[in-house]
Amino acid sequence: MLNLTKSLKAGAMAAVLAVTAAGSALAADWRGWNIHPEGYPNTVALEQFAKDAEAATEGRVKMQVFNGGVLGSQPDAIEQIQAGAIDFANFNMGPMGPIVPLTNILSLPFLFTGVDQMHRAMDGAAGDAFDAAMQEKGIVALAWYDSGSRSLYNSKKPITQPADVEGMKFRVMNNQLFVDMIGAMGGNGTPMAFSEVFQSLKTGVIDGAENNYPSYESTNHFEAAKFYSITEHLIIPECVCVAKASWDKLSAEDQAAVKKAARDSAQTQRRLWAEREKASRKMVEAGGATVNEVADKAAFQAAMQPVYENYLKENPDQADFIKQIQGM
Ligand code: BDP
Repeated sequence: MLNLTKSLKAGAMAAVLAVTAAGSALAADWRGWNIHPEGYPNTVALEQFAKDAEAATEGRVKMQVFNGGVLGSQPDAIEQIQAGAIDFANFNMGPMGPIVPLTNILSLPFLFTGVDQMHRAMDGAAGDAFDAAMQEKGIVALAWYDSGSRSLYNSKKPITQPADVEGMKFRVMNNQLFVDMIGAMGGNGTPMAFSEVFQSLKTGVIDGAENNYPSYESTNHFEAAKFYSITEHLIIPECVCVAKASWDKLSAEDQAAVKKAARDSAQTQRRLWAEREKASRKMVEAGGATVNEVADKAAFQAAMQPVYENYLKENPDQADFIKQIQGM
């Protein structure tokens, strides 16, 4: 009798445990990679995405964003998301090229005439094509964030013409195209992790780097390299991405909810981005940076001709798509 009660109780307990286990197995714990610090537009937006997606899926997806690059550099994180070790991320599309060749297009200097054109392309057919190419490599792009335009900065002198770059060493993001880009101006492009740039500028390992105002400011690079020259040579979008392995585990309804949350977060990011760009410019100038306009931008564009020619020679199949994007 006693034994029977005991085993009934044990049975009931086992059933409860089984239900709980099944319940928690349904809730996915997603880890998110983010290179930026607290308060940065991308960070605020990515945190909004995490919160909204969790609410919209009624907790079936629980998301945590790890800020400040604590989960590693972007090239490493791209590999981790492919392996499903990281579930979501905000990636700059520059270092995506080595993994997803079609996305190299976005790293061609002066591809877009401005941010509006970039939005038209990425929010439309071009964005879908990049997403499809990324999905083949295990990464799903849900939405596109702004990254403004990138300009050259260095510790030596204002840059006003391509020849000023000659002999100088510039840190670039991980992509051969950026090495070629600096090389086409007679400089030396060195791929390096974002986190190492400040120290390398300070110690003179590199003379300069290139980035938008918000990153130039948030990293304090402006303290180590005070000449910021508005070349605006790259306008590269950033993605909100999810590991395909994690994505495929969601129901169609939850996928739709997570995608909506990502797109909503992009609206927030773009709004905050526009504000931060202006604020950051003021902050770096107040902090001692010297910002110079580049009167003859066409000279920089012309210097990039060999980069394009070489790229098209190696990727003739992309020529039509590039033209299409430029016409968007
Ligand atoms: C910033 C991007 C970030 C890149 C960084 C870099 O937002 O994703 O990692 O530039 O230069 O503007 O590495």
